[in-house]
Amino acid sequence: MNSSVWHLIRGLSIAITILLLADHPEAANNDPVLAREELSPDSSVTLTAKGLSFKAKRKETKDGWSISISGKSTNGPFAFSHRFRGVADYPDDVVIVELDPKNSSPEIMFRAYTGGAHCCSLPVFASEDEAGIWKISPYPMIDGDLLPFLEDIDGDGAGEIITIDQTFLYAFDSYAGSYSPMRVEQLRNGRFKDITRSKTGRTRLKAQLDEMEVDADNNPDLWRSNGYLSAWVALKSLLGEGKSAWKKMLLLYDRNSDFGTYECADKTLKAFDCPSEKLVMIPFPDALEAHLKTMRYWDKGIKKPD
Ligand SMILES: [Ca+2]
Repeated sequence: MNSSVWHLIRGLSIAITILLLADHPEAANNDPVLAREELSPDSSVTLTAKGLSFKAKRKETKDGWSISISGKSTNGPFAFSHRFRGVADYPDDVVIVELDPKNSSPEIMFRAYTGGAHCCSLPVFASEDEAGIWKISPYPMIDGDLLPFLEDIDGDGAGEIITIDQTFLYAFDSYAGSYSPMRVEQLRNGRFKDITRSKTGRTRLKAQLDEMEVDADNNPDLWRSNGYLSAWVALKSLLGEGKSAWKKMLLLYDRNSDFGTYECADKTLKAFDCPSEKLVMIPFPDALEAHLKTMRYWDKGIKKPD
């Protein structure tokens, strides 16, 4: 299969939100990626940028593939390797990207893809500490194949890692109908720091909200989709506009949707153990309220009297 074909197949699985992300107009100007190469099975690529130069070599294994990276930074020579298990043999990117401004070297990201109907990207970040030791930081598996986006949101010269809050996928709608609020993180000393609720994160959430509203202007049916409304209310809530969003959602939500959270009429049983005839769907507003509270989106102003 040639590369454009597999990319198309993988691309089909991406939720609408992710397509919206790709259209973000500022992304190109704030690209922290310094070098990018596609690494194919059983081959190697060389990348160089900002005092860092290395060769990445990929070898197929019985259950996936492994990558060996060796090269030179301003601290001297280095080498490390990483093995992906249970992944498909697609080509994928290796990049040099500035993510952590506190060390002397830019960072490295490489990725594998699991294959399957709509799954999953396995990004791995590598960063050098002060002693010249490279730390490998595997990122949790991400649904879809385009993520993460690497974007310098606040213009400080180091990129943020943008993914989605995957708890919204399938929660209130089909996969294709699901929208998800973004998650914004930074890499510091090899650790991921969630900054979604910081000023930088909120700047990006505001942009996502604007993009989503343009999408609904073009396709007004979205205002009656619980998948769309769940992410829209979540974003509005994080931005302190939850009260008006909640009222609009109550007027518009789809009362006939089969997608949602179920509970057992027999309260002694969990939904998982419940006979199907006793499963009842929790009304969308109640399920959404619970989800927004659990995931820390809930705006306390939503239920205050006017
Ligand atoms: Ca750095």
